[in-house]
Amino acid sequence: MPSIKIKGMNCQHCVASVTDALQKIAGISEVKVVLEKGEATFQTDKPVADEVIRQAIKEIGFTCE
Ligand SMILES: [Cu+2]
Repeated sequence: MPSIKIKGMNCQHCVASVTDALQKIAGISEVKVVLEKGEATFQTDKPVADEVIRQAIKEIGFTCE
């Protein structure tokens, strides 16, 4: 499963925002965000460009490493 590191999350509200933003991206499903690790894992049904993910995370105020 692909995973990404996300900076700036500090509560379950952040986790919910990130989960929601990732789930909205076409091709991404089964998003799991672990606050303690600052990490999100997900399934891809089709290839998703890194840049699309980075942009979606950036739009809600977090940073992808
Ligand atoms: Cu928060």
